Amino acid sequence: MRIARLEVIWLKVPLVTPFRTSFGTAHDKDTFLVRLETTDGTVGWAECAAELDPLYSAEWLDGCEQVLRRELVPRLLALGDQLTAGRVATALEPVTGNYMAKHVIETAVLDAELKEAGWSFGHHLGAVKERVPAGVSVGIMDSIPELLDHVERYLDQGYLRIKLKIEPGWDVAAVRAVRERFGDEILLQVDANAAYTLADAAQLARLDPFDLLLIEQPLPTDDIRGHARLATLISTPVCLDESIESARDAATAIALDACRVINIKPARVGGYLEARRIHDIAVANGIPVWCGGMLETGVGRAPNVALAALPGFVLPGDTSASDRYFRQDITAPFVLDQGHVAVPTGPGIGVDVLPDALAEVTISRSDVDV
Ligand code: OSB
Ligand code: MG
Repeated sequence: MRIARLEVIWLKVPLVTPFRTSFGTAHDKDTFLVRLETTDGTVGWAECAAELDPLYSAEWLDGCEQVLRRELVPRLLALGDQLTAGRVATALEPVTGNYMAKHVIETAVLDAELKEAGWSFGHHLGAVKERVPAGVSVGIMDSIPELLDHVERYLDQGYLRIKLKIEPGWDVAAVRAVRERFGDEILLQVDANAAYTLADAAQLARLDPFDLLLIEQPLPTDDIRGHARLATLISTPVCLDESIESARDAATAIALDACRVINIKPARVGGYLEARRIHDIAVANGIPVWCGGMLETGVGRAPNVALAALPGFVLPGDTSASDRYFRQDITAPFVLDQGHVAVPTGPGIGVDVLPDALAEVTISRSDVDV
């Protein structure tokens, strides 16, 4: 394919409830979409998962746009009509890091390519399910009663797994309150977003009695050795999110016993093709995986749900329904049906951007030189 036009569309979509993590509070979903038009007139869409500030990871939205314009797009244009999704990663390899920027452009290319072929993301990636079990990620709250209200509402809606965001000062008491109120049967896990250090091992061991599915990213991103050590000091399985930015990282973490579970976020690892490689490495090593999220609109959610239908995704993902995030999404909403979300079957990402809904939340649109 050959790129005829490339647009960056900045959005601000209000969240139904503020989302607080150990690194900050979001009131809106800020993002930009990439709209890629091929010379055949096919349109590919993708959503950048970076946030406004470099707090979750080193990437941030303005940085992603800059590196896209200055470094990534020129390298793809150099491929001329030889551009395919499978060639993107190799063409972009000289640019180090910048996984979320690489993810958004590779995904737009892949969407256009699959639309031209009439194949869905699920079909292309190897989905084996028509619907995937959905969990929900519950932010840090001002009080335990407020937390219990939110968890109760999500359980009533049918979510099959609860993930509590934790940080020092909001961990054991929150988990204990949820277990006491909702019992030992619910699937429960926690996510620290790197808020602890190995010196907190004794505090984290106090979570052991609560039979959690896993603890996600307790320690800093670059502390693989610390996670391996922590895993010997606590009984809750350690899951890595931020630390895994590539298939090589996954192989290293598994070899060093730094994780027993992996959260796969395609954006964090540079795209769906690398995400599938991580899935394959995990399966070969007997490591369960699940699909994480970055509060995506329908454009980013659709291909995540397709990935979550691969056979190694044996735990419910953070692939919640659209109304957990937004009153009005920019695509037809993903809905929860008996705790599951349906895998899109249409060509490419399988969802259409609704022009009026998009216009409502658009901050700016500008072309990238092609
Ligand atoms: O660590 O998984 C995370 C959201 C933004 C940044 C990081 C994370 C999250 C979530 C939300 O936990 C998952 C979702 O529902 O999309
Ligand atoms: Mg996480």
